[in-house]
Amino acid sequence: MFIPRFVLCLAVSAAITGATALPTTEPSSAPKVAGSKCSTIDYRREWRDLTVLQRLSYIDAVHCLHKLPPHDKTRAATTRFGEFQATHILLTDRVHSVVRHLVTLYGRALKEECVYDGPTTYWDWTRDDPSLPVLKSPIFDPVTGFGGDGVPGTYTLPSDPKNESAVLTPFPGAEAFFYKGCVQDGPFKDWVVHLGPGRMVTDHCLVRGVQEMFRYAYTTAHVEETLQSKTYEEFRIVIDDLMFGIHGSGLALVGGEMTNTYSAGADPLFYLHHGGLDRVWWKWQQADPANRLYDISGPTTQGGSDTVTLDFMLDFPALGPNITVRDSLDSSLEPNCFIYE
Ligand SMILES: *[C@@H]1O[C@H](CO)[C@@H](O)[C@H](O)[C@H]1NC(C)=O
Ligand SMILES: *[C@@H]1O[C@H](CO)[C@@H](O)[C@H](O)[C@H]1NC(C)=O
Ligand SMILES: [Cu+2]
Repeated sequence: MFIPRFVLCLAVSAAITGATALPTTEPSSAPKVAGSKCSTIDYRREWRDLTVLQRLSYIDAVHCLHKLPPHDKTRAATTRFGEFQATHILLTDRVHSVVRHLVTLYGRALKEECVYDGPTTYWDWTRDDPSLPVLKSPIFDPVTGFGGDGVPGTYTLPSDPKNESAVLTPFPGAEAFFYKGCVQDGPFKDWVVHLGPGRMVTDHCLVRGVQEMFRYAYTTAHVEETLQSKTYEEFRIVIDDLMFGIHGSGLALVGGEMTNTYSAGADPLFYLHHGGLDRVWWKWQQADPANRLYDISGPTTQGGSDTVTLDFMLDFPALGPNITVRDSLDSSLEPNCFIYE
């Protein structure tokens, strides 16, 4: 698929939680002209480089988005957070090329609609100590992270008479392998996810199924290898390779809803993983901007046979204005305005 695409002071934390939603829901920023200079730049920072207070404040803002009503009431989403997930569900069949902008819009919603004022964040998997289980990563911390694994036996997939769940079944027992169980620790243990699995609408817990075996993709050497790609065509094939690419193996590493092409956005980690992927793409672009900034290729839909063009329109139903692929490519210009640290 084509990726133009992404305990210290509890009193303070509680104060932030108490003031979750801002009184005015409309973001102050009027739409800026795509391609124009940015007035502010978001310096994106890796999760473990945020201060503990920023991490707690980020998690509070995710809860806030999950409590705010959706902007567009006609969608099945019942929350603003769900509306981002719904956009991914809607766009999966058309383009998987929207993830860079989805990560940007999500980061912006945390700041403009909730009270997060730290940097947009991402997961650099190569910083997880390879000698420890991945669940020891600060990403999965039950207090300053996103909580841990799904607990086996706590989740049963719904019956799926219309074949809408899109649960992967490449081998016998795959359902229980990927959809291991409900996350039962950390900040999202009591979450009710309304959309998913797949295109189904079922109230369920946040489902994960962490599988250590997929860490092979996250050695520094392997990420470096991805960065050695000479053309975007080569880059996208390497990063999206189903077995060895860092895109899919990260989704499978977290497991559960993250493995679902439609409902993956159920997990707040979706945005950190795609931020990490977006950063790899960004680094690849920055290594030779003259040749790489506007280098794109691939079909507009998963498995499609057309070729994307710079003028191809990406649309974000209830999230923001349409943008062209061209306008998503230079992170230093509107409507992107970010740099990875
Ligand atoms: C069910 O949907 C999946 C795609 O999610 C498709 O690959 C499969 O062929 C479908 N099965 C049937 C019986 O229609
Ligand atoms: C955004 O794009 C979608 C899909 O191409 C299109 O249906 C819609 O009319 C566009 N909206 C605007 C405001 O251009
Ligand atoms: Cu993805």
